[in-house]
Amino acid sequence: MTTAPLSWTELEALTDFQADTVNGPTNAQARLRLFGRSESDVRVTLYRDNHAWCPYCQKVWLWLEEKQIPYRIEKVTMFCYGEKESWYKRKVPSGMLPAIELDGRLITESDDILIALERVFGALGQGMEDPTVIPLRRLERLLFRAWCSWLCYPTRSSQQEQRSREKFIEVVGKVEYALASTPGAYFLEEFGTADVIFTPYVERMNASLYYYKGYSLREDNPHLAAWFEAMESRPTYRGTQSDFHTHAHDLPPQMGGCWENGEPQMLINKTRVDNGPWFGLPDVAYPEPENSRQEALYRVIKHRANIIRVNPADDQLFDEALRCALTLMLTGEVCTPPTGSDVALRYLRDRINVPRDLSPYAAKRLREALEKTAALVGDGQGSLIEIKHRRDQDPANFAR
Ligand SMILES: N[C@@H](CCC(=O)N[C@@H](CS)C(=O)NCC(=O)O)C(=O)O
Repeated sequence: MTTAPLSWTELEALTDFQADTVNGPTNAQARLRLFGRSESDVRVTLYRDNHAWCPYCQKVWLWLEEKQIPYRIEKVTMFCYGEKESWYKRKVPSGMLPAIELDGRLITESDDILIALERVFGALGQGMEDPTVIPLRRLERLLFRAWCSWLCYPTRSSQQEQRSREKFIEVVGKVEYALASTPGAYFLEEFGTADVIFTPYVERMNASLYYYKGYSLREDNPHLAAWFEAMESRPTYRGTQSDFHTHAHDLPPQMGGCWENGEPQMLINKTRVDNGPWFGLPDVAYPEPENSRQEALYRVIKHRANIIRVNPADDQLFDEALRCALTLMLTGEVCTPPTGSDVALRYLRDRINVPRDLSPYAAKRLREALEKTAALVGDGQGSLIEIKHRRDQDPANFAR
């Protein structure tokens, strides 16, 4: 038995999801963050990328959220998915992100930004230049380089692949040791700058090594596992946190390529990240919030005109198919979409971004509903996700 798709009006009645982007929890949609203060208290503007893909932006973003500094957000296009805005190039000729304006003064380079912010607003725990933090900052760069050497260069032999893997695991050992030498789960006794510095790339390492190398950073290292868990207890981190699917496909154009090793575990992981099931992946471990389906529905309804327009399928066909998937997600009732809509549904499934569009669990719910609905009419896949660029994500196509 299959049911008819609900109308948009009927779907609207099924969500009361509301988000206070300005004063509520950390979120990727906000253009202004006040933390209960007034707009006249804003001294900082953060320039970050549209899709929340840029790791150095996440570092500054998380710091501002932790310190609850009122700030404005201006979103800028990255080279890999579109045309850099000319107003931004006038400000920062290299086009590099992040940048901030602090009392009207422009600052670039994420470390310099944090140092400048600390001077005005005070440090977050132990600060950037604290003698306990400096060696941890160096360790983070060491880990970053070992990750790049393994992931971002084609390997000529299985011995070379093995050496890169061992080198990375050796540095992870140093990270485990650093985490083990303090009583809590964080890098120092209290949460602080050092944790913020490690966050963006450790999150990306966890995702990319799982997908491209079959290696699970979070599951294989008990101190990193505890660190992830502690980070996920913070609403600030949860609001900036991405997931495996998003990173597996945002990293190649940013890093100049990510190389698969073709090993059996890697192939299993890749299939799972791309095709599901998405629940239970080691990208997020806190319990699913009760309203994740309502969140997904709310955002699809809000952006449905663009979602339907950018989809390569016929608008009417995809409109009906999309309502079928949403009907399933909210009611549990199976709804067969129009013949030929499987490709269109999977095109959207593959382009849901966390945290840009949805929180991790809302994204999993939506991907699951799109996949189950698509599977009712076929196994056609959407066009392959590009590796060299992501022009399919050009914000210019969504700004109507
Ligand atoms: N050292 C810089 C690195 C910043 C950086 O590499 N930014 C990249 C994005 S993560 C960028 O803006 N690239 C230009 C672009 O992709 O448009 C910092 O720490 O801020």
